[in-house]
Amino acid sequence: MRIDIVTIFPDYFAPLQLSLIGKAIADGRLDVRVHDLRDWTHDRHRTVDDTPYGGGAGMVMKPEPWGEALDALLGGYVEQQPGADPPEGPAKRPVLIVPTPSGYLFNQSMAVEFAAEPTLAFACGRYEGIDRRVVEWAADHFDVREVSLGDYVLNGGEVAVLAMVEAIGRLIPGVIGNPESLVQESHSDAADGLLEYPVYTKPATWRGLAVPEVLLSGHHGRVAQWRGQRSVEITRDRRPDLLQ
Ligand code: 6GU
Repeated sequence: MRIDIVTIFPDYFAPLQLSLIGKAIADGRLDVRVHDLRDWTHDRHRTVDDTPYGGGAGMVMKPEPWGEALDALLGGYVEQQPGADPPEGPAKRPVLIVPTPSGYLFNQSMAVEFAAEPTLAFACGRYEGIDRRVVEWAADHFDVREVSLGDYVLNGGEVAVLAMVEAIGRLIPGVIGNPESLVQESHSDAADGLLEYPVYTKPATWRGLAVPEVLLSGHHGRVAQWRGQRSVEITRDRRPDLLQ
């Protein structure tokens, strides 16, 4: 999968070189390209923001650098397979994910959907956001998805993109060594929409706290039943909305 990220803080994405996502990049399963939005400015100060029409606090990201950045991404997609025949039929528009606290809530099913895409682009806004016309224009060329991580405010889209790239990247075949570990997780379909049960390892007693007896029994049926019960209890307590 190819992932393009446009940001004014490329350094935010250094952690993608670590751990399983870093390994996937090194192995060529993930092709992550981070672009500095300021490369598409033309003034001496490399300006990306301006004051809001209508007044109010804060600054707004100017449309021109974003327009040139998105043009460059679209050009890059066309050139992706040099010498290859052009794809048949109506080409599916590439996905452009725009992180914003006013977006649709990101969840595991979105991660699964995005993980099936050949290319993903992320547009990281800062300040009070990007001039609205950028998203309007982009919608003619991309499948634009405005997405929020939750009901709290970050200073920009970068941290949200790190989270989304990890959630999406780990679903790509071969990125996680043991695909079984994806199956029982919280929020995956196989977990029936419940939160995950608690887990334990050795020693059997630690600081006076014993591992639940049933987990030492070797009785797979009783272990599965106990885990299911704990999942339901934890979900009822922390996320009753998931039980519907
Ligand atoms: Cl995607 N962006 C920003 N700036 N803040 C957020 C968010 C995204 N999701 C939750 N808060």
